[in-house]
Amino acid sequence: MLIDMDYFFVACEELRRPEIKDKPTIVGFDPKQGEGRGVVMTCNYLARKFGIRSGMPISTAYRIKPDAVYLPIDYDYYEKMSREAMGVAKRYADRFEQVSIDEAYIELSRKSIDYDSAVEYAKKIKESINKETGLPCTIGVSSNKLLAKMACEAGKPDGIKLVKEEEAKEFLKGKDLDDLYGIGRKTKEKLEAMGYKTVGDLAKANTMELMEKFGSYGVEMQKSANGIDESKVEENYEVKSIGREKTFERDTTERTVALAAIRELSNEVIKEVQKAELSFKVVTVKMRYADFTEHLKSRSIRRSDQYDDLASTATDLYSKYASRVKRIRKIGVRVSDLGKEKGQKKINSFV
Ligand code: TTP
Ligand code: MG
Repeated sequence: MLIDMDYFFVACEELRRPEIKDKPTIVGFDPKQGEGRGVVMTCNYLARKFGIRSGMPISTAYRIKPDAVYLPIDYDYYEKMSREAMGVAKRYADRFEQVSIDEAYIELSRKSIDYDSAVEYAKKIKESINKETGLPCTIGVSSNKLLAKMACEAGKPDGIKLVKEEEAKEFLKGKDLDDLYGIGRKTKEKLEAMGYKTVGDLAKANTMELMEKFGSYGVEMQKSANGIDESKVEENYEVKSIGREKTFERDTTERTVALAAIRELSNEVIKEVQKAELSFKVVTVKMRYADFTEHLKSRSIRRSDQYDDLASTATDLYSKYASRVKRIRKIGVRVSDLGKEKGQKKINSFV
């Protein structure tokens, strides 16, 4: 599935300014009575009816519709809303790849076995996002990323669109060349000069000729035109580290209390590491004392995702570096240098 939020920046603005909901609205640079430079970032569908589009000079939009609502860009707010919406979508995914502020691929490998249940699932995701964030979105459902993306475009706005693998050629064939993901204006012009007008023409084109003109990109394009795409949903690793902290009810100098906390925190951190199917190479222990001074100590180890490796390293760091005299207020355990590779299994390290 490809999920893409509808008229995203403006939809976010509508949430906090309900009064603009039925007005043509544009988020972008200041139009300054038509003298402004810069572009339209996005606009709602009401504004699109007048021909206003993302990327258009803001002065052009102003010429078309001076009485539209013009709002400045507030990235921090859109990013916050994006995190919320993506957080909901992610819960439903077996694999999740966010590709822009308002767009993500969701792979359902185990959870759905046929198109009907995939569509039911898409409905659930769409409803949850709408209920939890108030934002509308469109979901394209298909057998690969390319088709899901094209389906989503076709389903906009506020839709769910299924394209079955066996319907792909029919679905694609009448489309403009530059509607095909990966083909821009220049390539389109070259293809037109070769006599190809639609995606269907490209699908049936002479492959040798495409190769001569475009090299391996030509072959890729033709695959796309036939609805073939083998690329995988790549999980994002935006998490840079995973950590937990604990503040003691009473500041303590007791080693046993501190070590118990380290074990507890290590356990929580490992659970999260394993849930995300990650491994780590660096362990950091943080000690904050009653006088508010702070000690951070890190050590690199062999890549691992195991509790024992984390807890023993953290314990060691504490034992070596913690102050014997100052009372500790807070302790933290953190892992970083995260990766997807599994830690070396113990047994292999003997081979
Ligand atoms: P899009 O998903 O392309 O557009 P959209 O969400 O506004 O509209 P829809 O999906 O319903 O067609 O882009 C997402 C957001 O990214 C958009 O709200 C504004 C921003 N954006 C840019 O910052 N630069 C751009 O060039 C484009 C096209 C969008
Ligand atoms: Mg969008």
